[in-house]
Amino acid sequence: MYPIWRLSRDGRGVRDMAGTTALPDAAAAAATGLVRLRRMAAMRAFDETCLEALRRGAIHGELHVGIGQEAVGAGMAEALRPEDAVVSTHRNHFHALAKGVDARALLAEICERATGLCGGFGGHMHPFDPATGFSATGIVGASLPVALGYAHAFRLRGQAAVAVGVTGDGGAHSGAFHETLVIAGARRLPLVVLVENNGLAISVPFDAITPTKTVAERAPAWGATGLHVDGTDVDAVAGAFARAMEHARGGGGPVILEATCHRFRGHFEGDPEGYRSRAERQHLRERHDPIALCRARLEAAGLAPATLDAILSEEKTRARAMLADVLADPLPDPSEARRHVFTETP
Ligand SMILES: Cc1ncc(C[n+]2csc(CCOP(=O)(O)OP(=O)(O)O)c2C)c(N)n1
Repeated sequence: MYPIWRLSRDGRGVRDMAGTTALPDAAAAAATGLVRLRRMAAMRAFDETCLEALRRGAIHGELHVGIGQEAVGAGMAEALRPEDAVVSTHRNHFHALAKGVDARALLAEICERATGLCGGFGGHMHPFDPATGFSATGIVGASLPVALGYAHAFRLRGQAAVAVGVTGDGGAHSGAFHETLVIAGARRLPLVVLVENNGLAISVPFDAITPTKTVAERAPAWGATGLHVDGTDVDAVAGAFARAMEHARGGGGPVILEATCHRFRGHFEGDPEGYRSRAERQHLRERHDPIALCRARLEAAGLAPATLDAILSEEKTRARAMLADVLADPLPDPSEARRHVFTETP
């Protein structure tokens, strides 16, 4: 249908095969949509692979997947630059992939392999990648002061980089959220606080503990800019995230970008989810699936269903192959267990 444009093989970008610069808008939109669909498909396949790794006993401890929240991760990918920093939470896989963390090294880390991003020391909640400027913490709210530190350092060094601190709605009620924004607002630091609002902090509903309808509307209290977006719509997230990054990068001060979304699975794998019914979960999957929404939009724009199905199945196949490969990797040497815990200086 769009003969001069094709997805690049890794799905990360779009190449102009004929060297033509001008494109009809519809074709450009479709090409962008395909990239976003592939990103989301890759993210979901990644987390489904983590579930499989857990079933096979390759992951010990809690696992928090982001299935249902792909539009937030995929939407943020486009506006991030290599020099930017992202500090994420316990539910971090999609943000890591968005920042460009190598998927295989991340999966190996989650599967506690010596070949992992941190040699298997960090595990699923604490991946750290200085090469791409990505890190995460399992301590709720604690991602934000770390991101603030990055933003402060960027300012001191005169770098035009932005720090993104990710939090859930639960973390947005922590003291660290307020403390971070007080300083970021007062100093107009280049910080974007991404609130991934899936409506639940484990079992606590957002509206039961929040006097305002959104987190974003509280932004003026800190001299920040607030943006609220439908976090199941990848195009809307991409647009809002680009605006937020541009604002912070241009010296406009901190932004609270809130994306309302839904997590389809329990808080962690094994969560009995006594706080919501099976019908409620079913409804979310049927009506608020960001991948289905994006796919339907592309189909309505004239893209062939077979093309869209191929993207989804290719990403599943790729992720399965990656897991098989990772599980053949060695586990860390037990004699190394105390490395990075105690100083090696006598
Ligand atoms: C300081 C701290 N308190 C409590 C916990 C336990 N805990 C882990 S996740 C979580 C809820 C987080 O909810 P939210 O921020 O909305 O993120 P979501 O899990 O919905 O992505 C809590 C209370 C923790 N990890 N750290």
